[in-house]
Amino acid sequence: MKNLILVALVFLAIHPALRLASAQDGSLEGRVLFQGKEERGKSADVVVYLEGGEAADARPEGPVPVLSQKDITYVPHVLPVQAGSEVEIDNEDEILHNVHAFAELNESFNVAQIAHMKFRRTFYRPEIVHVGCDIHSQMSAYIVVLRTPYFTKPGKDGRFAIRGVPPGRYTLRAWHEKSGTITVGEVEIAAGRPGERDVDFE
Ligand SMILES: [Cu+2]
Repeated sequence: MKNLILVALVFLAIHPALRLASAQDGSLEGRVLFQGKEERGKSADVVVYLEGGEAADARPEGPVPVLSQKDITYVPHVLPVQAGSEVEIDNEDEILHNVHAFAELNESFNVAQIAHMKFRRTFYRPEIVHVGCDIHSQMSAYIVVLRTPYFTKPGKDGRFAIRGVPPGRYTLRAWHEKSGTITVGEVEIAAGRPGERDVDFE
């Protein structure tokens, strides 16, 4: 029996993907700034994420992320997902859209989508995939495919919190469509108390 427990413990230790979120998990909080200033609204289209640590071993879980088309607009404009995730693309409008995804490392696609149609695609590799509509040129979205499950989008006030992060050392990065990807620096995530670090697109 003792041996069995030991085997189970070793198994869990070497399979971080199987570990459950626990009170021991840490978090990182901060503000997104542009040249040192808050920019309401703009920061809501930023993706903040942690790479390294146990991130590479974690697998996508939870509900399927959705990119919707509503009132001739993509909702959300920026959709972060972990590599390996399936993404559902919905048309909530009463009109035809044509979803055109421009990928380099993932499969590009070009799908005519009638009213209320849904379809799914899987994004296996980290990259920024731009999505547009061939019928409505003003429609624009980004699927931000990340290696890590530890990501978030800030609120309109620019504040963000990445929760459920296993303690360890990570690289904090962020992306915005105008600035591209920036590396903020190394952060140490500890169990229990939240870490703090601001993200500044200088
Ligand atoms: Cu359209």
